[in-house]
Amino acid sequence: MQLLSNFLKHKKTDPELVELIDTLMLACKEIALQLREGELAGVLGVTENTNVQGETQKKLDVIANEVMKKVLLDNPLVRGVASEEEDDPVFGNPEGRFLVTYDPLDGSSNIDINVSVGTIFSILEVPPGAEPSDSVELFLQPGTQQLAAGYVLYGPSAVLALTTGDGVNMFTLAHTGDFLLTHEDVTVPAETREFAINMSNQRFWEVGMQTYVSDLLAGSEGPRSKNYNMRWVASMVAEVHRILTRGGLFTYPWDSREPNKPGKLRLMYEGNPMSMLIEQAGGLSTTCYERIMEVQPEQIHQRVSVALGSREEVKVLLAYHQKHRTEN
Ligand code: P6P
Repeated sequence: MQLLSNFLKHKKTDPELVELIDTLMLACKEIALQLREGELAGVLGVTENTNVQGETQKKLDVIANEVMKKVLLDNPLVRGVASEEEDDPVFGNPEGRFLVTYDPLDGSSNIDINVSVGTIFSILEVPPGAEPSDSVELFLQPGTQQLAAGYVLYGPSAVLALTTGDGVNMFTLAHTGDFLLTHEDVTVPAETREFAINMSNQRFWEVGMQTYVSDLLAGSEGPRSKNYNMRWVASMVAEVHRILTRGGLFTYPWDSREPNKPGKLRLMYEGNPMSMLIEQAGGLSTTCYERIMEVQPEQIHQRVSVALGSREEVKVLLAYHQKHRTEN
């Protein structure tokens, strides 16, 4: 079994990027330990705080965020970090080369019911010729600029899915504390019979999404001429891991509950890193209309509508949306 850092060195990955990824894994190992302890460590349950997203923070949201922030900013390679749990970016070494955005504990509504959660991260570089001042503008780069992206899924086993722009590989956390290569050159099957969406929002979707999902539910008798299965874990990391492992489609579309927001998920530390992984594994990742990684960010906590996964199925979803957009 190959160690993560040796695998990256064999791939001739930029040594400073290897160092940063190792630093990220230090934080994720600490988070994995806290999760494993759960009730025994008194880390379950909620705090009295609400984050910038308007969500009640779980104790482990705060713990995971503090671990990520401390470990990353302690590395002089890091210029700054932007977190789902922080109102504004936090800056470190002014000479640092890298910017890291992250969701420290995605799916945290699942913590108290002991269902899989994960840490999602995206690595950008300080743009050449950038102003020396610390500014959120440094982070506002489209997903195509990402140097690397990944997640650690804290499930029955802790698994890192990582891309540095040369495919997707997965590493499992061993009892020794090492991440060992367990899946090389992961690819998403082009076709699928499995979709993931929160059906309770159906009455709020656009016509294109309502029609598309209704046709999936019609099965072999309907326009799609095949029967589908449905999943909904309410943890994006778990949904994307399933898709990288066996294909599928995951979508959290715009809905009329908050018509001025494009969607629930966040572009900089959910949409973009997951899109890089899915595209590097041969899938598609869209807003239901365009490639997520080409969206130009305007704000650090900007939302985005997401439809990603098996490329042929995502193309069908795009066609439904194009047709109904044209009709409107
Ligand atoms: P809902 C978790 O809070 C998250 O950001 C994603 O991980 C997940 O896919 C989605 O929200 C779940 O949202 O509305 O089904 O609870």
